Amino acid sequence: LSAFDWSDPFYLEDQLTEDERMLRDSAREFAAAELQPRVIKAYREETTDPELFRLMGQAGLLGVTIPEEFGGLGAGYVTYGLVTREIERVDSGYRSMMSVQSSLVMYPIHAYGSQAQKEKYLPGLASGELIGCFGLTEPDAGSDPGGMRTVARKVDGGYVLDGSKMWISNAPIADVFVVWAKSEAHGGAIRGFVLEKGMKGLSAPKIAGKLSLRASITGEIVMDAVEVSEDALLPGVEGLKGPFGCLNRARYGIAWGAMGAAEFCWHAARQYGLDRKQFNRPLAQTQLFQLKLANMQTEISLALQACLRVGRLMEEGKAAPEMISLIKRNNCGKALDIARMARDMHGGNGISEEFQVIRHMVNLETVNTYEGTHDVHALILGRAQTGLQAFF
Ligand code: TGC
Ligand code: FAD
Repeated sequence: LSAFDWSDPFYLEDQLTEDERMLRDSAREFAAAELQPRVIKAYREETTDPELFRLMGQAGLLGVTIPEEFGGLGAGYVTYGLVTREIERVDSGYRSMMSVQSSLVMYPIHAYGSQAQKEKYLPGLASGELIGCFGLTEPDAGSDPGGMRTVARKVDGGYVLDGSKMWISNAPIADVFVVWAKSEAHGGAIRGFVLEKGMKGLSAPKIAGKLSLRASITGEIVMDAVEVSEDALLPGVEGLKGPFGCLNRARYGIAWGAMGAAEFCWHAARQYGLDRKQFNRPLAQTQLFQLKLANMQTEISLALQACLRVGRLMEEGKAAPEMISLIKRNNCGKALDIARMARDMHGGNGISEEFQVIRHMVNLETVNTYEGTHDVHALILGRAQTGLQAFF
C-alpha cells in the first residue's frame, strides 16, 4: 500500500495531466503574488481595482476554455476548475470577477454571438482591457429569472431596452454588458443583448455596504430607453436556456472555487491547532480538534473528486446540468460549514481580518446564494428524481 498524503487523500494530483498541473501552478503563483497582498485592504475598504482584470488577462486566466484564436487559453474544463480553486483560495470575490468575465460574458459571446461580435469583444475581454458583466437578476426576479421585466422593443434598425438589473458583479466598472431581456419582436422570448458603457440611458450604480464579497464590486444596471442597433442582439440563442447555458459553466467553476476557500480554512485551522497550546498541549492534540479536521478533510477530498468527475464529463460533452447543481449545492454548503468551523477553531483570533477565515466565511454566504441558492439547487435535484416540479 502507498503512503497517505493528508493534504491530498485520493491523489487528485496524479489524476491531472502535466499541462493541467502547470496551468494550476501558474494560477497559484499569480494568486500568491498579485491577489494575496491586496485582499485584506481591498476587503476592508470595499474597493475593486480594475487593474486586476489586466493582470489576470496577462496571466492567461480570463477565458481559460475559450479558443486561442479569440485570445483564450483553449484549455479544458478541469483546468478552468483548477484555476477557480486557486483564485478562491485567496478570495471568493476575486474568483467572482474572473468567472463572470470568463463564463458569463466571454462564453455567451463565443457560444451565441456573431463572428463580428466575437472579433469585437473577445480579445479585449481575454486581455482584461475590457471588463464584462452579466445581467440576469432583477429586483423582483432572482431565483425565478423567467419573471424578469426588462423588455426589448423593436424599432427601426434595432431595439430599445427598458428595465433594471440587481446584484450584478463587475457592473459599475464594466465596459461590456451582456443583458437578458424579453423581446417583443420574438414573441416575448428571452434574448441576450450586448450593451456598451456610455450608451445613452445606461447606468450601473454601485451597491455599497455589502458585508460579504467586499473585494468584488457589485452594482445595478439601469436601462432607461437604451437604443441599440440590430448587431447588439446575440443571434444564436432564444429562451432561458441562453442564460442557463452560461450558468452551467459558472456554477461548475464555483463548485471547484468553493473548495479552494474551504481548503484555505482547513489548512489554516490545522496549522493554528499545531501552533497554539492550551492546557499544556497543542489544540491539535485534542480529540475534538482532530474530529473537526477529519470532517473537513473528508468533505473536501470527496467534493474535489466529484468536481474532477464532472469536469471530465464536461470535456467529453457528457455532463448534465443536474450534476452541476449537485456539486454547486454540496460544495458551497460544505465550504460554508468548514469556514464557520475554522473560524471557531481559531478562537478570538478567528474574528480578526489577519487570520482571514472570517472573510472566507462571510464570502461563502454569497457563494451559497448566487448562481442558484442552495435550496433552488435542491429543487432542481428534487424535480429530476421525482418528475415533479416544486418551484410553484
Ligand atoms: P425551466 O422550465 O426549468 O427551464 C426553462 C428553459 O431553460 C432550459 N434549462 C436549461 N438549459 C441549460 N442548462 C440548464 N441548467 C437549464 N435549466 C433549464 C430548459 O430546458 C427550458 O428550455 P426550453 O427550451 O424548454 O424552454 O425554467 P424555470 O423557470 O422553471 O426554472 C426554474 C429554476 C429554479 C431551475 C431556474 O430558474 C434557476 O436555476 N434559478 C436560479 C437563478 C440563478 O441561478 N440565477 C443566477 C444569476 S447570475 C449570478 O448569480 C452570477 S453571480 C456570479 C459570480 O459573481 O460569480
Ligand atoms: P430570492 O429568489 O428572493 O430567494 C430568497 C430565499 O427564498 C432564498 O433562500 C431562496 O432559496 C428561497 N426561495 C426562492 N424560491 C423558492 C422556492 N420556489 N421554494 C423554496 N424556497 C425558495 N445575478 C446576476 O444576474 N449577475 C451577477 O453578476 C450576479 N452577481 C451577484 C453578486 C452578489 C454579491 C450577489 C449577492 C448576488 C449576485 N447575483 C447576480 C444575484 C443572485 O444570482 C441572486 O441573488 C440569487 O439568484 C437569488 O435571488 P434573490 O436574491 O432574488 O433571492
